[in-house]
Amino acid sequence: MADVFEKSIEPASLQMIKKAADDKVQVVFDRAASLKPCPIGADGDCCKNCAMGPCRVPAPKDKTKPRPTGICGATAATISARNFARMVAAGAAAHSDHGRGEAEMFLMAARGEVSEFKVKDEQKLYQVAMDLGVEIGDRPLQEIAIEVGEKAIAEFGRQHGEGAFAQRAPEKRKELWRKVGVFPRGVDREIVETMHRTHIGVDQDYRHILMQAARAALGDGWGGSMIATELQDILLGDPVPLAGEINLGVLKKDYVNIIVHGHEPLLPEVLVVQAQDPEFQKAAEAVGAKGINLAGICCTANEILMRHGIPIAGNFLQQELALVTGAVELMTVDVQCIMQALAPVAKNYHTLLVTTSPKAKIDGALHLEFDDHNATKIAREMIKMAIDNFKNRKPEHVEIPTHKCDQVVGFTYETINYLLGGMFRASYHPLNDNIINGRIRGVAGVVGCSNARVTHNKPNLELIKELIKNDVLVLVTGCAAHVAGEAGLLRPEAAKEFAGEGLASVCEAVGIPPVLHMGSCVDNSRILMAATAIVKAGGLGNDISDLPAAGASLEWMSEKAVSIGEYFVASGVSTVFGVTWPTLGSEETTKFLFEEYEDILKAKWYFEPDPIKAAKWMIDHIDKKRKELGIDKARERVLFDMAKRRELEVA
Ligand code: BF8
Repeated sequence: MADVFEKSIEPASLQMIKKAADDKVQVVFDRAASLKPCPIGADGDCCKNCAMGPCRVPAPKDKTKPRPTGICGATAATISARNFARMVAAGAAAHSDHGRGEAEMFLMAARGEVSEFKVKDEQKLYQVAMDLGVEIGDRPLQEIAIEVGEKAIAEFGRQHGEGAFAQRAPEKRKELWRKVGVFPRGVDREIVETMHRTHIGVDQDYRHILMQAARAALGDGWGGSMIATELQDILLGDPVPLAGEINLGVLKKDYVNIIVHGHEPLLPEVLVVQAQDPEFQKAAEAVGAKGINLAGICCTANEILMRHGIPIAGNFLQQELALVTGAVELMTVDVQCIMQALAPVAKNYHTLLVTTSPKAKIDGALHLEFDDHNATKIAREMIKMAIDNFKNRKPEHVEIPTHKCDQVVGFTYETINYLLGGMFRASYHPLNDNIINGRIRGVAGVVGCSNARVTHNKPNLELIKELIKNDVLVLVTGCAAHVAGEAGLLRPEAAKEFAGEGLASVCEAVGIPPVLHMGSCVDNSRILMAATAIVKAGGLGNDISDLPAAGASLEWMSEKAVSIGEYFVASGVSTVFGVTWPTLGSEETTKFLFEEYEDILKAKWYFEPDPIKAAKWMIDHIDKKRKELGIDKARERVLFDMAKRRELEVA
């Protein structure tokens, strides 16, 4: 068991890792133990962009020997910059292709071509219409929605000029982007250009490549991802704070358990509605179950939790473990972060694994394709299949951990506005005031994945706890949000239990947790909007890079996380990553990202796998920004002790 404890700190996961071993089922933690990462690839020192290679160019141990280049002469700096830029491009592509799918469905819904979706949030439609330059006037809502859909789709392929949503950024940031040449055009163009420039024999100046990486990432954060978030909010409803539950213990022994896993929320939304049909309730009872229990994994989970309170069964590293409970009748998956190993794991139990996206099939899974017009049909078919499959469950294989935790989620850029400012005078001023007076020391975004190369949930949890203890308000998304939820940090009571005095006082006054769940990974665009709102509210500088704020992803594994980190940095939020750093093989590339970016973009990257040291780096950065803003004194006043106060009074 000693070895099991290194795999995760999360008790339900530990229980299922042990059960998997007893059931002789291999899971990600076993594979990570037997397959070590290639050290040359991990450091970015391998180029496989042409068939003369792969060329491996690590620095020779004997320092007197010259460092090899690729056969074409590409230096280690060029190679690692290319690899890094391609990671950004792939991550941006994943987010943005998701966004495009949403935009296409949005347009169909606006035209009345699908019955399942229609505009739910009119207010947000008008806001987005203005940002896209769509005239509102007296036009009917449908006409506005159609033009919003058309313009949003056109944004992906914008060949020239400046991305429409990127215009939302603070003026000073936009001026900087123009000055250094990274103002993003359409994300499709930025991704294609990145792939072109990193092809053999094109861009061979690592600095020049890394500036394009910044532009492509900005095309994601302020383009593809932001379009996904905004249109989902209009179509599915803007999330508002609501209660939910998280962890493997949300699976129910006597129920037909269906898990939705992946990233695109459209089909899951329909599943949520259809699962409530009394006809299915009766059918479930007829096979001996008490009903149907829907739960989510990964970012789909975040989407349906934020809007419907559907429970989360776990994060990326818990996807196989959910099946190991032996209690899942059906798992439906679409795109991104879905392990191919789910198919063999499912075969060891009775679980039906169903792929639904035209873009993603898995050998060994059943494919029921979601084609925009058949959401209700597919959803109903899957529910029937799950109910039918209940009889195949083997009770002797079922073991569901009891661990689960309450959480309050649904903190968007808009809800923070209302919660702190009130419904009728919604504003970020109260948040800014509390940052200025020092009750809140600063704001941190802790985002991204879980990674089997580090102890599951440990780095992110220790980091978040350290930050809130030091009065840093933490915003979470993606799988990092699940870490906070599983540890009870997304309950309002966590403020009193875990936060520093200043942060706790603000959270308790408003009734919010010290860690705010802002959604899925495309919803990191909400963090950009929140940062912009803080700048615009005033008193904390003129640019996002002036704010006492920092970003982190200590358990990252996906290329999407690299794109997010890159657009955080290019937007002015200095960001620390853990686990490994993909350019460590090149001093020049790493120095450019870790130091020279700060001169150009006013923010930089940092690598620190130790959570306490990473927290210290973030807090030091926040304190430096406070000092530059001249609000470090305010913080000292809050901490003034009584003896000193008495001294002052006497004087
Ligand atoms: O997009 S945090 S493991 S699930 S990549 Fe994937 Fe990472 Fe989880 Fe959501 Ni984001």
